[in-house]
Amino acid sequence: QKLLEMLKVADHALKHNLYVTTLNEKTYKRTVPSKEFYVHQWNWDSAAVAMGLVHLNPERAYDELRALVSGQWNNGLIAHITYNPGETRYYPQAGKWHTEQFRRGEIVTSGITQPPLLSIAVDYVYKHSPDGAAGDFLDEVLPAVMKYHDYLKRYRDPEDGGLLTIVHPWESGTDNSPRWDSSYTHINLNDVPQAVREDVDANRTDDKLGKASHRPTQEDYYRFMGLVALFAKLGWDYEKIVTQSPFAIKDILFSSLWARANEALADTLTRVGRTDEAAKYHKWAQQTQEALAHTWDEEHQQYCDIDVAQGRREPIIEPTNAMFLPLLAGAVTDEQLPKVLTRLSDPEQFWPAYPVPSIALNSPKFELTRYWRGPTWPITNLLIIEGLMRYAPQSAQARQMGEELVDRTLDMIAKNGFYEYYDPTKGEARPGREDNARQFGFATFSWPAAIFIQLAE
Ligand code: 2M8
Repeated sequence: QKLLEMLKVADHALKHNLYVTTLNEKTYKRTVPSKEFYVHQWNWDSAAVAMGLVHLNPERAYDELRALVSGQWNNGLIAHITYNPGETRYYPQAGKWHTEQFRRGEIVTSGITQPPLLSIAVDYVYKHSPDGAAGDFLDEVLPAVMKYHDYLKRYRDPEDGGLLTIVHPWESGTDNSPRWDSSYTHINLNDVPQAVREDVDANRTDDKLGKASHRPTQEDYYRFMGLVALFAKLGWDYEKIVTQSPFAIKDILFSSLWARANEALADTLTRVGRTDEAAKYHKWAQQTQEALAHTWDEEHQQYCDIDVAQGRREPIIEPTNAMFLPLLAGAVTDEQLPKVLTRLSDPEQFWPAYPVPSIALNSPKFELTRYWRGPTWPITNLLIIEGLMRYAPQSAQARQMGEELVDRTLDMIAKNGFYEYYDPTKGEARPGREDNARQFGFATFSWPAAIFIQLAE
C-alpha cells in the first residue's frame, strides 16, 4: 500500500518538474532536477529520470532522452546542462559559458559533460519498452549516442589507455568531492580573473547557489568558474583543454560508467542486428575494465583516480564511494572482490544505517550535510546496487549486500520523500536548503523519484 502511494507521489514529482518548450520549431519536454532550484536539464539526472519514467509512461522516457540529445555539438559533446530559455535563477546562467558558436539554433548548452549514463539509459528504456514501441525513438537517439561515445573516446582518452579524463569537477557529477582536494592545490586562486570572482560573489545567494553551509564553498566556485572562463578562452577546443586545463583527472566513477555504457551501447546495437558496429564498443568496454583494475592500490585497498593535469601522474587516495563503481564496470578481479566488499560492508566506513555515504564515515573529511562530502545520494546507490548485482552470480555476499542496499535505499526515500541527498547515519533528508524546504516544496527532486520507481520494480 505504502509502495503504491509512493509511486503515485513519484509520478507527481516527475510531472511537477516537467518543462515544455518550443525551440527550433520543435516541442521539447525536459524533466529538470528540481523546479525550485535546478531549473534546466541535467545530463545524468535526465538519464536516470528516463529509466524511472519508462515504467510509468514510455513516451515521456523517449521525450526525455530526445530532449537530452537535442543540443549535441558538432564534435559530439552532449553537455551537462541544456538550458531552459528565460530561466535566470540558477548560477551559472546560460550566457556565462560563451558557447554561442556551438549551439544548435535556439538550444543553449553548457560546454562540459557529465558521467555517461546516457547509453545505459537508452538501452534500459529500450529493453523495458512495450513491444515495438521504441523503434522510432531508437532511430532518432542512437546516432547521437554513438557520436557522443566517439567524442568521449577521441577527446577524453587521446592516449588510448581506457580511462577517461574529466576537466571540470562538475563533469564528475560529484562536484565538491574530497577526490579533488589535492588537485585544487595546483589551481592558484590568484590566477582566477578578478571579474570571475566578482561575478561569483555577486551571485552568492541562496536562490542562485543554494544554502551556503551545504553547498560547495565560495573558493570552490572561484575554481569552477575560473575553469569555465579558461575553456571559453581556449575556444572550447578540447584538444587544447585536455592538455592545458589545471584540472584534468582520470576519474574512476566516470570511467566505470564509460565501460558499462559501451557494453550497453553494444547490447542495443546487437539487439537491432547491427553486430558489426557493436564490436568497437565491446572492445572499448574491455579496455576500460582492464585499466580500472590497474588503478587498484593494494596499500590503501582502493581504486584510485589519477591526476593527469599538465603532465602530472598522481594517484588520488581518498576513501569516497567512487571506489565502488568499478563493480558496475565489471572491472573487479577475483582477487580484488573480497577486499572491495570488506571495505563496503564496514559500518564504520561505508555501511552505516543508510549506506553508501559519499565519503567514509571515519574519514576526517566527512561532513554530514555538505553535499558530496558525506551524505548518501540515491544516484550513486543505484549504480553500486547494479555493480553488486553484477557480481551476484559469483558472490553470495555481493548479492546479499545488493538486495539489502535496495531495501535500505527504498526505505530512506520512503521515510523522507524525494530529496536531493540524505543523512547516512539516520536516513533523514538533507535537502539543499533545509530550512526553506517546507516553504518552497524543495523536496520534490526528480532523481530520487525516478530511482525509487526503478528500484521498486
Ligand atoms: C549537482 O551539480 C550542479 C552542477 O552541475 C550544481 O551543484 O549546481 C550535482 O549533484 C550533479 O551531480 C547533478 O547532476 C546536479 C543536478 O542535480 O547537481
